[in-house]
Formats: sequence, structure tokens, C-alpha cells
Amino acid sequence: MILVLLGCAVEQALVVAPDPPRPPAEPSAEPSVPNADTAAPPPDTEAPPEDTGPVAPRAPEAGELVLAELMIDPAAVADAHGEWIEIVSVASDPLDWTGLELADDGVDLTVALGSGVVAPGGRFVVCADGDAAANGGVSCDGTWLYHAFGGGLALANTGDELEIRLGGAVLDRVTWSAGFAEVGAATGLEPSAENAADNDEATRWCAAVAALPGGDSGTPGEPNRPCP
Ligand SMILES: [Ca+2]
Ligand SMILES: [Ca+2]
Ligand SMILES: [Ca+2]
Repeated sequence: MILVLLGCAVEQALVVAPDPPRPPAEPSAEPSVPNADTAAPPPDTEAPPEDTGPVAPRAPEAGELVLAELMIDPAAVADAHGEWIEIVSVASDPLDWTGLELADDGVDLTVALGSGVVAPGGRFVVCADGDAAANGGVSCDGTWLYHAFGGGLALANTGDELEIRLGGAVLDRVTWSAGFAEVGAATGLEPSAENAADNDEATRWCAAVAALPGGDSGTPGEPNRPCP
């Protein structure tokens, strides 16, 4: 009897014995090690990525900033508040105009204050008064100290000169005489003449017609209309 029981136990143990371990799976047909001829190079040998970050602004050179629109004789507000100057960049790099000087041939000389970077093809506006509620509705990027006959700058209605300078170097210059400035309208440079040489010709300028919030005309910070 005992032998029979032992025999049953042995038989049961044989039945429940686990299967022998299977051999490890065959390696995949796809090699896990890249082929040196076709694989991308490891990261530490890749060429450095092309620098696509922003270009640091640099100082403008002569001819790269162009006087493009002048509010010489505002009517909606007094000249001390309503004069402004639009300048366009014709450079292909961002320009930092911090420290821009505004001057005439006589005693006027002042330094414009404001944020000083203009993008390629961009425009900025510097004003006698930066308060849009007081200057006829113009948004300004900078201001200058308005003062006639020295101690600042003023744009004479019947004729004057205006230079923009940086560090003493003249970047652009415009002169005008009686009739150049229309009362209550900014005088804008013809778009096809937006360079420091062509803006020397008074015939390339014309009065703006787009209305400003204060009632005068001009396109501060926006492209000028083609002159008729
Ligand atoms: Ca004036
Ligand atoms: Ca010029
Ligand atoms: Ca304009």
C-alpha cells in the first residue's frame, strides 16, 4: 500500500514537473546595432546647428536711417507739442538708434530719448511731445527736447535743416524752404525715394492726407503714400 501511494506521488510529481526552460529567443532579423555606413552620426559629431537666433542690433551707418516724414507745422496743437519726425531704416540688420542726435545748421542740437531698436525696413517716430493725448494723436517711439533758438530743437515752418547724427556722424540730412510744409499736414517722402540721397529733393515729398486722431494729417510709423 505504501509503495502504491509512493508510486502515485512520484507519478503526480512527474506530471506537474515544469517544462524545461526554453532556449532564448532568436535575435531579431533587424540588427540592433546601426550600420556604420547608413546610420546617422552620433550626436557629439554632428555639425553645430545653424544660428537662426536674433541678430544683435548694431549702430546705424550713414545712409541707413532715412528721414521719411516730417510734421513741421501742426495745426491741431501747438508746434511745441505737435512736431514729429518719422525715420525709416533701409538697413538689412536691426539698428540701435539709442543716442540719436537731431540737429540743424545753427544752434539746434538735442538727443532723442526712447527705445532705440528699429527692425530692417521698420520705422520709428520721435516727437516733441510723446503724449498722444497732447500731440494730436501720434504714437511715439522717442522724444526730443523742443526748444526754438537753441537748447533743444524745433522744425522751422518756413525753412530749416534737419540732420540725424550718431556720435557726431551725419546719418541723413534734409533741408526745406517756404512751401515745403503744409499747415496741419505732415510732409512725407515718396516711397520710391526712401533713401538718404533722393530725400534731398523737395519734389520727392508731398503732404500726407491720412487723418490723425487730433485732426491733422500724417502717417507716423506707417508707409507714406505715393506722391501724385
Ligand atoms: Ca514748426
Ligand atoms: Ca538726405
Ligand atoms: Ca509715414
